[in-house]
Amino acid sequence: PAGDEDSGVAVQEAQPALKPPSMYKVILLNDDYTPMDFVVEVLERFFGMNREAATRIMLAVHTEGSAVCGIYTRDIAETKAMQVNQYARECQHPLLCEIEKDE
Ligand code: TYC
Repeated sequence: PAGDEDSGVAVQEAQPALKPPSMYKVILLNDDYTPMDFVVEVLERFFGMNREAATRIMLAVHTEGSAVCGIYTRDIAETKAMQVNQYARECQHPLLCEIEKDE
């Protein structure tokens, strides 16, 4: 705000409000049993990807062991991982999603 330049106290108090939130990677893990089509569907449904992007990430997980599906604030990342794990369990697939702080 105008005038804060004159006061060290006001500038220090403004800092926390300007700090961006910590971001978290949502990481999808490979396994030997979940069908490729199901993984593509999950990426479309929970991460808003089109078929092409979803297929690319699914194949990256399949060949590399894991891949980042998106980076979000903690609440959103936790919710996405929970939704994926819950949906996979409901459909009786071992697919797992985890989150990791983006340093
Ligand atoms: N490896 C699985 C298969 O061969 C496919 C797969 C891809 C599973 C990505 C999980 O996160 C995953 N059917």
